[in-house]
Amino acid sequence: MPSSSRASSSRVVRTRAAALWFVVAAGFVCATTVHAAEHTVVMDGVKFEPAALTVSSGDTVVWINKDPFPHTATARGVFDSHEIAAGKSWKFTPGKAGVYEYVCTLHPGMKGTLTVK
Ligand SMILES: [Cu+2]
Repeated sequence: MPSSSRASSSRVVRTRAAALWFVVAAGFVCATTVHAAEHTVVMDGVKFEPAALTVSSGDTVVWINKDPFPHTATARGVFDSHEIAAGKSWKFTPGKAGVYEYVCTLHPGMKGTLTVK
């Protein structure tokens, strides 16, 4: 009898611990979703799409090159992807608020603006 009662009380403890973990994990997922979004800029047809993007500080921006030749996303002194090969991508997480004009150094007419709030 004492052994079965011990087993049942340890099951309650395990269940409570599992419930607590669920709450902590759900809160973490929610926090990362709300505060650190991921944004995508597609490089296609020698254009950035969207050409103007606004993100929050701490968000991640991913440039994906869908053209069959390399591009860069370069805001001098702020960020520089260097050459992103065809089919590849590059990520940047801006920390400082500002309006950053950037270009592809290989195609100077290819321009974008990243606004960080
Ligand atoms: Cu380019």
